[in-house]
Amino acid sequence: TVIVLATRNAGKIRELNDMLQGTGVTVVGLDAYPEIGEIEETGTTFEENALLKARTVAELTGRIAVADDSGLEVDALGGAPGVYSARYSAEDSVPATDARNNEKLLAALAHVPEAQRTARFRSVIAACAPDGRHITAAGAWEGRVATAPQGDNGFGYDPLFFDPELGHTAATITRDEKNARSHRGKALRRLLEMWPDFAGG
Ligand code: ITT
Ligand code: NA
Repeated sequence: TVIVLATRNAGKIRELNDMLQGTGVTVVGLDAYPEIGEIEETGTTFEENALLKARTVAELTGRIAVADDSGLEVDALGGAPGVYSARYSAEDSVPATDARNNEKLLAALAHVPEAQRTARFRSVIAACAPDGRHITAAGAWEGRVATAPQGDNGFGYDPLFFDPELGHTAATITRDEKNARSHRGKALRRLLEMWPDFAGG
């Protein structure tokens, strides 16, 4: 089966491509469809936004599309930035960047002690067929927000996401190690369990 990976986030593309190696699924990126522009994420949940992205790309390409919607939920911030994680530091005419998102998060938690810096990454991955049939799967990764960035690997909030079991941030481990424990890895493995029923028949 050929699927379209419905994301323009390079970090997600690398992780999902790695995990789909050897599954029999052939991945085409959105690069193959330059006519597909930004898809406005109007949903209020990861699931709604993942389905929105997958459905839009499936309709426009006539292929099965797979989309991830994900983000970081910080307890001391009432679950923010959550579904707004990518846009957290955006202002009127200034787009958000990973660096500015991380700075803003550190500033928001400046006076919050370690024990209250609990957080989790969440991912929902949706697969949608051109006829509208779809499946979704979710995964979470528990940790806390570090007080300073650590590591150069990964993307997004990885330098600030401290995994207490590892004793390090997500930006210090290899992509394989991250995929083995991440929200996205868990979601994709759950999705692949449903895959034969979804794409096979
Ligand atoms: P697409 O919609 O094109 O997939 P996006 O970056 O806009 O790309 P999201 O709306 O799902 O994707 O936003 C997810 C944001 O949450 C992402 O930009 C990161 O800042 C953060 N995030 C999600 N998963 C992460 C991970 O594994 N490591 C670090 N940050 C992550
Ligand atoms: Na989103």
